[in-house]
Amino acid sequence: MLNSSKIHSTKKRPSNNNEQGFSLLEVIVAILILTIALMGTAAALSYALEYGTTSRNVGTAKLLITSTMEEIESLRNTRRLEFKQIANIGEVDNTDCKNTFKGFSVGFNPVGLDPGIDGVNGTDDDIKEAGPDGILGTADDVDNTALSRSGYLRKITITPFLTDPTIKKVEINIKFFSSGGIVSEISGVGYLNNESRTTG
Ligand SMILES: [Ca+2]
Repeated sequence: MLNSSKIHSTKKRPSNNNEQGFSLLEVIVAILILTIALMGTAAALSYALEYGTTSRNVGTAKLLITSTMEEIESLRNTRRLEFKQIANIGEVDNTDCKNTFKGFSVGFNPVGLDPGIDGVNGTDDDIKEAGPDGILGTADDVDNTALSRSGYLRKITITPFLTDPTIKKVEINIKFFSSGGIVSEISGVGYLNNESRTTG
């Protein structure tokens, strides 16, 4: 009689739904949702990194443009170069000038980390190093791109105004890598007159 009562009591115990756990299907669905959520986060992070890199490279390219413009203006202001000498290779007028300037390089070129022997950035000697003779500035000098800013190319174009010989147009183009390794280009244009001024 006593045993029978115990069995009866066990059978009547109410089930507890909280102890049933998750089914395999529920676990799979949960993992899928988590995976999709993480994929979204990864995509957002990837975009943020790409955008950040592009933004930084655009900023550097703009700085290169303004610093090149300012250097050219400074060359004129300090009379290190006469106005008629500020030109690309082949168009420089060195007549009666205290020094001889070969001119700014033509086309896109690596951006040198220092101005080289002539002390002017944007010329052909910027990334030169001594060749076999061990002497910098001789005919056997060779280009060393390690002496340039990686990822940037610069073009300096100086055009005289045919209608006004006292003004020159200075255009600076910079090529750089933007998102996805795509090469982008931005440019800046300034106008230089022949009035040398003392700055600062
Ligand atoms: Ca130079």
